[in-house]
Amino acid sequence: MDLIPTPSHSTAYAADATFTLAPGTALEAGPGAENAARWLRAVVGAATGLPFASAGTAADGVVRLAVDETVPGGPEAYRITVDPASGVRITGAGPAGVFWGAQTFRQMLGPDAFRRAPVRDRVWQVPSGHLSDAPRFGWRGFMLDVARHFMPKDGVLRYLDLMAAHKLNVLHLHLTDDQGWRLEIRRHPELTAKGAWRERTKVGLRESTLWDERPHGGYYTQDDIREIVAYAAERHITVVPEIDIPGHSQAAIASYPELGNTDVLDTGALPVLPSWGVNPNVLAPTDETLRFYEDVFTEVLELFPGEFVHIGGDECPKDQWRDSATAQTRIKELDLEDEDELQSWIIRHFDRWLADRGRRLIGWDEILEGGLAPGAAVSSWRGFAGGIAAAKAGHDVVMCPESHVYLDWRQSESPDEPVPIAHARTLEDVYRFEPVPADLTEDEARRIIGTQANLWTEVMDSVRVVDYMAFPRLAAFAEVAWSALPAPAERDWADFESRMRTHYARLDALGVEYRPPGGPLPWQ
Ligand code: TNX
Repeated sequence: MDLIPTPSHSTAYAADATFTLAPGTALEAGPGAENAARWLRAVVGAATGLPFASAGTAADGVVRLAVDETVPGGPEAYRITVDPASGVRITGAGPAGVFWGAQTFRQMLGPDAFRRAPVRDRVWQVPSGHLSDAPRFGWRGFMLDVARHFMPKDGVLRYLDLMAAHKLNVLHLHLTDDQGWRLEIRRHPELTAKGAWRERTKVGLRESTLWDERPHGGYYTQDDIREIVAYAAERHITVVPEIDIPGHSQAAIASYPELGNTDVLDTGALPVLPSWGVNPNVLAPTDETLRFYEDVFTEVLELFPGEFVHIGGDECPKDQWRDSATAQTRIKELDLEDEDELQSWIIRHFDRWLADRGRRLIGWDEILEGGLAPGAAVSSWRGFAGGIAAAKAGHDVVMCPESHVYLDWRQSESPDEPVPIAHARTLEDVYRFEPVPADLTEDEARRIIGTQANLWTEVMDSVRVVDYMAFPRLAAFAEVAWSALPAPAERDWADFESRMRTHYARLDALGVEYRPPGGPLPWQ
């Protein structure tokens, strides 16, 4: 069946005894299974042309979806039983489990089940047997940087479908950065009136590489976000918003110059940044800045119901704070040691602010510097060290080391790679990524709540390029995040590669422009 991610528990399917779906095959959903049934009828119904009547004669068997809390393995666990005569039973420990089971069922039907209309006459059969499955991690994330290059709403909805097909369940949206602010904030409209647009952008990372002479911009209205969040929820995906502070904030400063260090430079002259890298123009550590961002986060909480809110915290050069009388006075007033503690003080402020509202803060591993806010979780991106330190200190960790799961890194050493960033990270490298470092105790290891692949889009200005960089590596990542794979050296790469042959056909049917195994195509 070539399932990806591979089911973490046994399968005993007999290819010679199959259940055949037919126009009279009914679809039944028990309490809690309704949204999986809705998805199955719409998506698998469109691909197969089968009506999946809810009250069939049952002459052609039934696809039954149900929740059964006794299914072991947590709320996302599920079982599938296929009987040649009576049909298919998908049982989830909770609604999410039923939904992931429905995703597996689509894979069992073959690549044609990934199209939006039936393209050939065919018999829709699934092999009989029994399968049980449950995820290794509760946080199986994908980060899209929509700040450097905006991804229109339709593209995000499409990525939610692609994530669901791979059983990924957290979409981390990097909504703000130096180069753009992508979220409508009613109380501060200049953030998008000005901050969502930039002029003449340098696309290449080096002077010698491509210059894109086009201005660039775009943002999501609050209705767009409500739609994205609801579409994600239907697919059991949580959207984690990131508002990056106190660095990576020049788009906000360009919109509201008083947010910057006005006693160090004329922040009124700062544009939305048209180039890349670590940027010295950071937020001023004033009460006005804190109030402004409380306004922002108030609207963020209204829009995003998930537990976690990401506050960035990465790459904040402290030079301006060193030169700023305002920042230095603040350090003295608060009785802090240095600028690192000042950053930590800002993070702690928002940690408390979020906790008071029943939410939790997550930030990049720099938030460890100068003291980590209690209760905060960490996205470990600069390798594993930050995540290990955080786990040992009792903080929850999402492992996303750039060395392994930065999908903006080039896919091979070939000079033809269209996006030649950093070092080659091949499909096999991603497949052999192990999110839990061996030197953690069992208790510490439990703090690794999940793993995430991050896609930064400095040089990715269209869905075509994003597809190329994300796939096929996101499929390997999804298996690492979902399946209980053995240690990296023991992973069966040949088996994964062979299952990928079927999976490429699924991606073709979905219209994903992945990097082909043989290397880039001419357009790329
Ligand atoms: C580092 S990862 C960054 C991003 C860049 C990325 C490029 C992180 C928290 N910060 O701002 O886009 O490297 O690979």
